[in-house]
Amino acid sequence: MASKRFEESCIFCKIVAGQIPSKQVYSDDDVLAFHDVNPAAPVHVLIIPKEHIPTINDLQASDAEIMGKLMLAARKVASQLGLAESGYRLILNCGPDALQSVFHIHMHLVGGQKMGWPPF
Ligand code: IU
Repeated sequence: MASKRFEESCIFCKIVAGQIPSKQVYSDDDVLAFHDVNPAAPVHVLIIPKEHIPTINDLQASDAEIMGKLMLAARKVASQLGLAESGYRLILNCGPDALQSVFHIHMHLVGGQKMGWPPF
């Protein structure tokens, strides 16, 4: 079996490897979720694949399962943190216009407050 994609210079790969600490809220074989260090909402969790995939633009057909797993992890985290009823938002930033700053795919789960729409 091929080894998991890992990028030595990637801060989120280092978090997955335990080289940098994080406040974990969920972990399984493929997915890690941890509190954002600079929360933009009362609850702000990042849900990431344990494999290094830089952006949504880099996804291959074979990544469909891991992207589905991110969504299922989001559901678990939202339930665990008491947001299932009140609601929450899932955000995936891709590229400069979306202000993506960490190039390892991450889904923001934000909640704990009433939000506005549109988000820009
Ligand atoms: P963005 O979608 O790439 O803009 O979001 C990156 C997020 O990663 C942002 O909310 C940061 O606060 C967060 N983050 C983090 O939680 N821990 C880190 O070590 C770094 C960034 I670097």
